[in-house]
Amino acid sequence: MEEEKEAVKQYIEDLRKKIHYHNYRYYVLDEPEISDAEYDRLFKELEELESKYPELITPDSPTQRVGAKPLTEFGTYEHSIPMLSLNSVSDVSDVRDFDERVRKFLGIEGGKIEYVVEPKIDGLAMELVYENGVLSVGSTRGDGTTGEDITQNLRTIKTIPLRIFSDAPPLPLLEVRGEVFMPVSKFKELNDALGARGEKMFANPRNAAAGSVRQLDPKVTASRPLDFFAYGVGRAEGKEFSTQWEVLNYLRNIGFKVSPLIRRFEHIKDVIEYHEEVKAKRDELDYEIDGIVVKVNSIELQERLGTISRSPRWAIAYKFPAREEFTRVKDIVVQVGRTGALTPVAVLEPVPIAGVTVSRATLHNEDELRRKDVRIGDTVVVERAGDVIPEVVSVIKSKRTGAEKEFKMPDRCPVCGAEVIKEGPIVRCIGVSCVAQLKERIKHFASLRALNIEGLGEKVIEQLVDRKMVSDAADLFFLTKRDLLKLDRMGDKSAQNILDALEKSKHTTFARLIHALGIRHVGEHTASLLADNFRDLESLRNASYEDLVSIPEIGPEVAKSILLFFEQESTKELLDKLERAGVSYEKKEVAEEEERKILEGKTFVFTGRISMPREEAKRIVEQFGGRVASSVSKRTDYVVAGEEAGSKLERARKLGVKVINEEEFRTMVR
Ligand code: D41
Repeated sequence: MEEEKEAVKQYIEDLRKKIHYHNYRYYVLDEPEISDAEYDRLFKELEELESKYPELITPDSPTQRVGAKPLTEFGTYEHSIPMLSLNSVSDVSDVRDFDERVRKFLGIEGGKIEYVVEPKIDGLAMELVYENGVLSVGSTRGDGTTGEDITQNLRTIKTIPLRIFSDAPPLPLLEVRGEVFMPVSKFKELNDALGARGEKMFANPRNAAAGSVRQLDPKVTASRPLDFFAYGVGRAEGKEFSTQWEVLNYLRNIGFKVSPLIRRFEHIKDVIEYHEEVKAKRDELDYEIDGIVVKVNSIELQERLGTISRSPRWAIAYKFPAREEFTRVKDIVVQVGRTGALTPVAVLEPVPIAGVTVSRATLHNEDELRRKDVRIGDTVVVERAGDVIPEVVSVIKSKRTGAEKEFKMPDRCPVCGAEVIKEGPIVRCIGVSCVAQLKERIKHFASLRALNIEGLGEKVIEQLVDRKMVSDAADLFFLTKRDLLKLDRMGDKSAQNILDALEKSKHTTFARLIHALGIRHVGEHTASLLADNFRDLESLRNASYEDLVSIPEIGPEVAKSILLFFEQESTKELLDKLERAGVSYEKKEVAEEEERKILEGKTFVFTGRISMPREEAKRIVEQFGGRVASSVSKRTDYVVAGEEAGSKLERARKLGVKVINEEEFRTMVR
């Protein structure tokens, strides 16, 4: 019995190692080696084993990211080495001064200084303490000396290893420092979801990360898409580093995400050049950065340079222009989206924000508008994060003159005049033939991440709808060159380009097509889930509520919305027309389903001592379509024999049944 327990323990430990590894491949490297289904299988197997042997659960098990109970308040945590702050500059001359100061201080005016440049992540500084390779405390920077103990929240972040990843024995103590942030695209999704529920939205990804990491219930934090970049260490017992570059590479090697934008330079002019390069890339990144951090690479030189009033003399933040500006709200108008939602939009006195002129900013919905109390004529702070639609962050109330006008949402659709209904915070036009909705639906259908019909821009779509040349997206495919030439400023060449693009877009992927349909609550991610779970449009159309909600991540609201979409007569028409137009898509490969059935019709008998519990073995066989029997017969396909296998093994040999060991069985089911 003891021996079996030992074997189970070893098996569980191996499973955890595997899951930690695949977790790292997926979340940190973004290069998974196995399919999601396989990963889920491993994870489920571990969960089941742990629920059977709860005494074998360890805090660093991948199943234990969320689990802790909500707190009533956070404790404090004293950093063993203070977390310094960064002096920041915005002008190039200040960066040259920094370089000069460093050289002068070191007395090497003529010599070389190597600098490491890192992007400055616009998130929240954190410290993670690892004892013998296992995460024990995670805390905020706080005032640099004392932060808050938010261990149970930081544990939920997938890119924070619960266990250091290394073949060498782990250090007895390692403190890792870095920045928690929320990817811009995820921030957008989160904000949309919060808005739809009438909850308070966040002004920018940084606030969203701050709000998420400070939740008392770790389940809420776990549901938020947070991420982590490591950039430094505090104490590291038993490890000497000679450069910052070495620190970064070490962190990357033990399983942390380190920015791919880190560089080393020998001249400050190259640092300055790189600042421009990163600045130009700023909008393409899925995380906000507010500058670069320039650090003297040599730790020895860092020590010689030391600190001055809690900031290192050896590092500086070289900021980018702010993404926030003041401007005036000239008007508030209402936009009608593709699902009929009426969005209040502030029309602004145009203002350049980090290289882009902003003249409109979203106010999201009526609740948000009231919360911020934005009025026509107000001076406001506008922020543009990543490629997200700019938004009004706050009102400068001290600038009010009394002449500002409050805005009231209309009670009819400003475009088609139909009635509006209120769904929570969202006001929606219920007009079935609202041209604003139609335009937006077609724009969405043609957009880059849907069918990607190049050259079919907003202006063209608006004219097509206004001139009643199309009454749904499928009509696009029946346009002729003669039709197109009737449009304003449309030459023969542009018309041909549009026709070519339309033709090209007819061959697409299932996920793109689903996304393009514009089903409410079905964004790109959900569309791809649906494409993975249904063979074709026909089977998606026939899916029941139960079929839909059986897909993890698809909830009742989304399922209902999909059913509603397919019930509509206009959907049927649209799909028929798309088919007639010759729109085709790659059907879902059946590989995954076949993979599951690799043991179909095969009978297994297990005998002797194997490392996994019998029920586990049975579950695996059945999952792959096979069957487990208790005795060996001519109809047995495989006998899996462990140590001390007895009569069953003998009988198998006598009957000529194939005998394999546990390892071979594992390879069969991977
Ligand atoms: O990415 C960042 N936000 C970042 C912050 C970074 N890449 N490096 C940093 N390095 C330091 C020193 C040099 C003091 C170790 C930092 C910060 N500090 C920092 N973050 C918040 C306060 C200070």
